[in-house]
Order: sequence, then C-alpha cells, then structure tokens
Amino acid sequence: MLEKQIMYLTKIKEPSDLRALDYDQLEELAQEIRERIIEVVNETGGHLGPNLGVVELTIAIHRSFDSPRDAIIWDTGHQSYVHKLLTGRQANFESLRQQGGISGYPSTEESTHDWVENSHASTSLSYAHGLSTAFKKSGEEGNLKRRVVAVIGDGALTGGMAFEGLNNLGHHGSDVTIILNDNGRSYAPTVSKLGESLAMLRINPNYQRQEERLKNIIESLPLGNKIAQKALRATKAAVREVWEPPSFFENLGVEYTGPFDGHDIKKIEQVLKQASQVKGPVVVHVVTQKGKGYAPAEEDKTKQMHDTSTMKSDSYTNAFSEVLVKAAEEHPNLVALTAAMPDSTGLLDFQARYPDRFLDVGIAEQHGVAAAAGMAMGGLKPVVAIYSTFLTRAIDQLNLDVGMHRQPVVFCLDRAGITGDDGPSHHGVLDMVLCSKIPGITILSPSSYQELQEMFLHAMTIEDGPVVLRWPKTAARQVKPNEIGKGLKAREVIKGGTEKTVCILAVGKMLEAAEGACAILAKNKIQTSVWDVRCIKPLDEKMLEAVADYELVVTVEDGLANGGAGTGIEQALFKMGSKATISIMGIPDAYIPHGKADEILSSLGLDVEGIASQIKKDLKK
Ligand SMILES: Cc1ncc(C[n+]2csc(CCOP(=O)(O)OP(=O)(O)O)c2C)c(N)n1
Repeated sequence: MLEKQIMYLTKIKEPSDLRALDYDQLEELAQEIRERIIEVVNETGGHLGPNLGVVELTIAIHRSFDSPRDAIIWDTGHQSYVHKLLTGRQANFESLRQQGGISGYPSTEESTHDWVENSHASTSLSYAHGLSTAFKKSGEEGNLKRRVVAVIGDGALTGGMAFEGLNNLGHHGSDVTIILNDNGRSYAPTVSKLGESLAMLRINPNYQRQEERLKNIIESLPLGNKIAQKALRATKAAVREVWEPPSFFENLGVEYTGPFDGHDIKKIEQVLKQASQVKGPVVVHVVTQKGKGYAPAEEDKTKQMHDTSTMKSDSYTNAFSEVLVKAAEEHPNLVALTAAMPDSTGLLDFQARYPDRFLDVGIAEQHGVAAAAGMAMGGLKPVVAIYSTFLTRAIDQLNLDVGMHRQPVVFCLDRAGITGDDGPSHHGVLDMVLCSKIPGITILSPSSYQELQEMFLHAMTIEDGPVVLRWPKTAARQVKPNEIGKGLKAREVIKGGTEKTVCILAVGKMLEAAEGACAILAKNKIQTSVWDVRCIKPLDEKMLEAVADYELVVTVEDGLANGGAGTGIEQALFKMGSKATISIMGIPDAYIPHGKADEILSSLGLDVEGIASQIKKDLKK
C-alpha cells in the first residue's frame, strides 16, 4: 500500500477514534478499508462483495453507536470484516480465515465488539430482541440506555426466523434499531416480493420526495390547526399504503424509515442518530451496492463476488451439475430447488437450461424442504441442492413433511464433512447423525466423481421415500468404470487376504485415506481389507456379513463419530452377534475452529497415518 493510503486506518484502534475524523477523512478511510479488504481477501479467500458494500455503512454505525456498550449484531456475519478492522483487529487481519487467525465471521473470543458467533442467516432479530429484553429487565440505569442494533441484508430478511423476529419485536415494542442493508442480492438477486417492493422504493425518488414534503408541511402548521394536521397525517398514511414495505413493517408494529443511500456516511449517521431515539423497533432502510469500488466484483453478474470460490471442473459439485442436467432430460418432472445459493450448489447450468424447473426459495431452508414435500405430493421429482450445514435448519421438515409422508425428494448435500475456512458453523458434520434417524430414508456418500453420478441416477429411481446424497467440497477422484459401485450396495475395494484381521469400512471421501492406511499396514504385515460403504442407510447386508467375523472392524467417516455411520454399523454387527472389535473413527463432539480442511482432518487422526496408527493401537489392545 502507498503511504498516503494508510494514513487513517492504522490510527483506528477503537471505534471511538472515528470521531476524530472529518467527512473528507472518513471518505479516505473508506478507500483504505476497501483496499485492505481486497488485498487480504484475494490472498485468503472469503466474502468480498458483501464487505465492500458496507464500508461506509459500518463507519456510520460505529460513529452513531457506542460499541460494545451498544450491541451491534451482524446478521449472518459474513459482512463483518469492516467492523473487525474498526474494532482493533486490523494488525492481524491478514490471518483472516487461517488456522489460529481471525475468523471470517463474528467471534466472541476475538472481541467484545462481537456479541454472537453466527454465520447461519436470519438470526439477528431474535438475538436483538433477546438482548434488548434482557437490558430492559435488568433495571440498571446503564443498561436502560443501551441500544441494540441488528444489521440484516435483504437476503437474510427472506428467512423465516427474520419474519418471526419482526413479528415478535413489533409485538413487544423492543427498542431495537434494525438496519436493513438492501443491495438487492443474496448470492444471486434476492427472491422476494418484499424485496421487489423495496427495490421500487429504492429506484423511485417520488416516494421519498412525497414523504419529505408532507413531513415538512405537517411540521410547519401552527399547533392549533388540528384539522389540517389530521387531514395531512391521513394523506401521509395513504401515501404509505401505496408503497408496500413501510406499511408491511408498520403493520407489524415496527417503524420504517428510508430508503437512504448507504454510501453517504454523513446522511446515514444523521438518520441512525435519529432512529436511536425512537421508542420501540425501527427499520432503517439503506441501499448499498454489493462489491462497491472494485470493478471485478461490481461486474460479476452471477454473484458480485459474494465470495471468491469458483466451481472447479474436478469437484463433486461439478459432477452433480453435469448429471443433474442429464437426468433432467430423462425426467421431465424433475425440478431443482436452492435456498438462495444457485451457483455454489452447482445449479447454474440447470437454471440456464431449464429456467422453469429451477426454483430459488430464498434463504428459507425449512420452507424449501416442506415445499419440496408438497411438490413431490403433486407429482414432481424435487431435487434439493443444499449445503450439509444448512440442511440442519430443516431437519424437522425432512423428518415429518418429507420422511413421514414417504415423499421421493432427493437431497444433494454439498460441503459435507469438514469444510475448513468458514469454521464451526459451516462444517457439515451432523448430516449423517441426524438423517440416519429418519425412518425409510436412503443415505448415499460417493467416493469419486463417477460414483456421485451413478448414485444420483439411482436416487432418481427411488420412489418410496427421501434420498440424501452427501459429498465434500474437495476435488473428486476420477475412477474407471469397474471401480464404480451399483445401487445401494457397498463395494469391496481391497481384499486383505484370508486371515480376516482388519477391515476398514470407509465412508465417501475417506476411502482414499483408508486405502493409504492399508498400504502402510501392508508394510507392517497387517492384512487389511477395505470397503467403500457407499450406502449409509440402509446398510448393505452382504457387507455386514462379510466383515462380521473379522478381528477388528474400523469405520472411518468425515462426520460426527457419535451417532453417525460407524454407530449404525456397530449396532448392526452387534445384532448379528459379531464378536469383532469395532473402532469408530470420525469427528469428535466439538465445535471445530476454522483452518484448512486437510489439516483439521489430520489433527483429528482422520488421514492415512492417523488411520494406520489407530489400527495398530487397536490391534495391541
Ligand atoms: C441459513 C443460511 N442459509 C444460507 C446461507 C448462505 N449465505 C450466506 S450469505 C447469503 C446471502 C445473504 O444475503 P444478504 O443477507 O442480502 O447479504 P449480502 O451478502 O447481500 O450483503 C447466503 C445465502 C447462510 N449463511 N445461512
């Protein structure tokens, strides 16, 4: 960076330091922040577009409120980099998302300015309601003065929890300032009628002018002129009725003000200061541009560089993307659903080919899964493309609305297992534990590019209940046709001789590590068989029979060890009367911090060496 460019940022140790700068200096600071974020995120990866869009807004928020006395909650938390830079974390900002470094989301461990550890969307209004209630109930003078601020995007506002929160905030009259950061997009353009109405306000200056004019007239009338005031107030209400969003919020008991240019620091500051005087909840609608100030982000039509990841041709996601388009040709009733993530779940090609069969439900996983149940009841074949971590939101719907009704919905879980840089809330480690408890479900986990495609086509033929396919973020192995399994069968990959000493049952991508461990053990003259489990539920009886009389059966999965695939295998073998020692290798019950996925797996002993040494230990027992 040039010296001139770091004139201000390094001086901001605490948000209160912002107050020493005038508006010209703040503009320069905004530029320095943008450059710093671009520089770091280009190295580390992360959420670029959302953070570039909130630079001025974050500065204005920190000048208007007194953090951490006032609580600022960032919905989803992916747009908190600017906040981090302004709250004492700029010195090690380049460690963003690196093991031991700064988290890509708010982190209570990192700073008292971060109130929650979030990353799943649409929770901010609930946290805000809770905090505001607690501050009020404490009765302490200091607490009564605290303001609670929730910053929520138009995307996150499509989530059911956000609507539940709004409803409850309005009902209770909680003192919360809700900053609606409206950039018109989630990853893709936001799917929401409310969003469309917000956009109408955003692009139509008439609304603002009319509001302003009426406000001025009402204020200029002499106090005695009650009739005229009443008539004008009615006119103002009528004007508002025509414009949906204000009446939408106000009917819920939440004041609305806006829209304002979210890149105008002075204006936003002024509005926020006024809004913080309002009793009860108030929405301040600000309009920002995602990716602002960085041409590659501004020009990226797909996602305005929401994040820096791109779909790789050798990824499991790509294998899915290809086979989905192929299956759609054969199954005219196939529809594909996403919860606001068409690109990262591999649906873009499908969307381009079959726009009428592509459905974005908004950031609304619960609704999406129940809607898929309805679609299946009506004769469609829904494919729900979703990250493993976000399916957790909709387990109840998968269990009762899909599972109990035995609806043939296919769930395609991307980013299953340890995902790495995004930290504890993004690891997809719960899906096998939760889904395996659902009666009648089929759960498949591919170990290669070709296997995924074979499994997906098979899943399309299952008509008596839901199917879950889960795969990791990493590159998929390319294998020959004779290395692909069939149907719901497991596949014996390595026959370990006649002694039946050790057998490894590997799930999905862990197969590769299991094969490596087998090679190490062979050097130590330990004969080891390896199976690709493929189908976690129902388990392949033939595999169970074949391994039941081994001395040691080791299961390896990239999901929670407690209650997942290994537990299911252990119970099945026990029921069969197997005397084998069973060793279950998987993720411990812990919130695992961010880092590189492979490094995390190695640290948990879930790599070639770790598996081999666990087996040696187990054999000594
Ligand atoms: C429950 C849940 N589903 C999906 C996501 C993935 N996701 C992260 S940010 C995002 C879009 C958020 O849009 P918006 O709230 O408008 O914020 P913006 O990025 O536009 O600033 C999505 C879908 C998530 N974090 N949580």
